[in-house]
Amino acid sequence: MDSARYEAVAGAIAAPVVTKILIAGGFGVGKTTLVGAISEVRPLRTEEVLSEVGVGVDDTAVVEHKHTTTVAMDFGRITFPSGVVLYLFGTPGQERFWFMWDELAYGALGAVVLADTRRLADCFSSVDYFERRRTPFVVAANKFDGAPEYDTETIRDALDLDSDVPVLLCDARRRDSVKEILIASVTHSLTKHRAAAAHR
Ligand SMILES: Nc1nc2c(ncn2[C@@H]2O[C@H](COP(=O)(O)OP(=O)(O)O)[C@@H](O)[C@H]2O)c(=O)[nH]1
Ligand SMILES: [Mg+2]
Repeated sequence: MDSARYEAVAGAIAAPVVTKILIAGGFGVGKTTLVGAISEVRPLRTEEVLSEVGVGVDDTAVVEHKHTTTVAMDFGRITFPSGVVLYLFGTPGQERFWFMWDELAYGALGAVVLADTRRLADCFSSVDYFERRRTPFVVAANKFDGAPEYDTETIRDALDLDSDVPVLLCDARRRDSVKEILIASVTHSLTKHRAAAAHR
């Protein structure tokens, strides 16, 4: 891309934009909690009480106090003072809803993969998915009570992440913590998209 076109694109990105960030990760990792903690509109939720039908299908044994599950997805919105509006889409955790992922991922600026350090392997499939699609993502380890406190480099090694993937710690219940994660995600995604545009 010649420099004049690059400037035009970079200028367009710097102007107020509406964009989409996906919130992914395994069952019970805190996706619904994260969207609820930050959304300025009452988050659209599609929670249902875990039913007999989900028994043996949804992995409830490891997720204490969890009586509802997101059937389709979470949706929320946040406006930053810069004018950037983020739409947040929580991806359905259960594998039987994966057919929806491609629809949700279409046009997303980037993604946040939430991880629970007690069950790190649960986010492998999300990491794989975004790596394959080349969707820029950050990994955020959600702090659960009693969960081992790994440092971010240990988490990076365990998930075999590239050195440029930001790994952060968060508390999905706290608005300021979620805001930090979203800013990291937008910043990282713009850097990746700009680098890709400059190479075209
Ligand atoms: N201690 C603790 N509990 C959390 C945190 N985030 C979520 N939870 C709880 O974990 C459970 C699962 O969270 P939920 O948002 O429904 O997970 P989802 O399946 O990914 O949407 C709920 O009972 C939350 O209240 C966190 O950061 N710390
Ligand atoms: Mg949920």
